[in-house]
Amino acid sequence: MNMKDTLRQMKEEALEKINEVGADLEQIRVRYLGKKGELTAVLRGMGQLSAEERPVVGQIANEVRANIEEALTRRAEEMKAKALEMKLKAEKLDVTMPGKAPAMGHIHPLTLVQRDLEDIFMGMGFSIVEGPEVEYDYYNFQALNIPPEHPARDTQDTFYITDKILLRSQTSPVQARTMEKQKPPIRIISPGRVYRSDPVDATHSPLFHQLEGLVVDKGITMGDLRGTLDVFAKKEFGEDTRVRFRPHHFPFTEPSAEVDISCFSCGGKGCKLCKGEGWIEILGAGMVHPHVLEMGNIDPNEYSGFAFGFGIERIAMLKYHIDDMRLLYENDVRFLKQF
Ligand code: 2U9
Repeated sequence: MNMKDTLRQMKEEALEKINEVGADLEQIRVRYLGKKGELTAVLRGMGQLSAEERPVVGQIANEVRANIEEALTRRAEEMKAKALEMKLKAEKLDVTMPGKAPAMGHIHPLTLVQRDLEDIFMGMGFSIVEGPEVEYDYYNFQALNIPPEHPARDTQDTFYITDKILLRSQTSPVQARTMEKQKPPIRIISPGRVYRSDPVDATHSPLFHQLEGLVVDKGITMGDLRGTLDVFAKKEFGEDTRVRFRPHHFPFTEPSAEVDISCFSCGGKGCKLCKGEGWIEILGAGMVHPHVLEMGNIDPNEYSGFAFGFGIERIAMLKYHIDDMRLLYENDVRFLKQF
């Protein structure tokens, strides 16, 4: 075969290979146009040609090279366009598909109850006051008529930082501090964390939450306390709820009472929730002890006041039928997402 035919055949073959499905273009380029490629080999053999033939064959060789290069470029572009087309097809966006909703957190049941209670008391004109959780023995006990050696210290045993500094066992020190710096009328609630040296079980925790209230003004009576707690009970547990006072003793109030509400589950007939009693104990309350007023620089002959306190956990557990307090602190989302 002469060189012209070799070149023509090479061109046919190369173009055919370039157009094959899945052609490896780089490999084809190297095979024909590379330094050790077939076209280069032909060019090297041109020395044997006659002087007339050489330019003719040279021109054909150039044309073949140009044809192959052009075919390679065209096919590369074609393959690129095809790949893009397939990619776009695969990535087709369906704007009618439902979106992925981000998982939303929500408010903890204790916070829900606390906010509910705050709303109820704010509606009656109370302000919210907060105070330190690390507290002086003085404000936690002494200013509340609980001197050293008083037996009430046993029932409220807490964690001591030093002899004089402790984790508050009740939120009452917030009220004691408020009396010291604010002249009556005082109408405040103090929600927050409190601490007691109790082992963990279904109804006890070394950390829990209280909400206490204090009202001090001229002419405040137990009737005001009853009226306030009546409104609270109806708003929190339903309009048919009744309130019952049982005599009790607290060092910081005199007289004192434990306060029950009529069972919101059976209406007072007796059921599992109220253990057949028809009543549920909900909080403690009383008229502020004259000593406590005096220690807050308030003259008990001029002013009187009432105070009350309850555990936020207890309200949450009753309201949501939670039978184990530990569930409120474990933060298991399967439990929490029910509220
Ligand atoms: C001042 C004066 C009086 C707050 C009160 C109670 C009664 C009470 C308990 C209920 C359940 C605490 O969480 S619990 O264990 N509280 O029974 N608390 S009167 O009396 C005060 C507070 C501050 C200056």
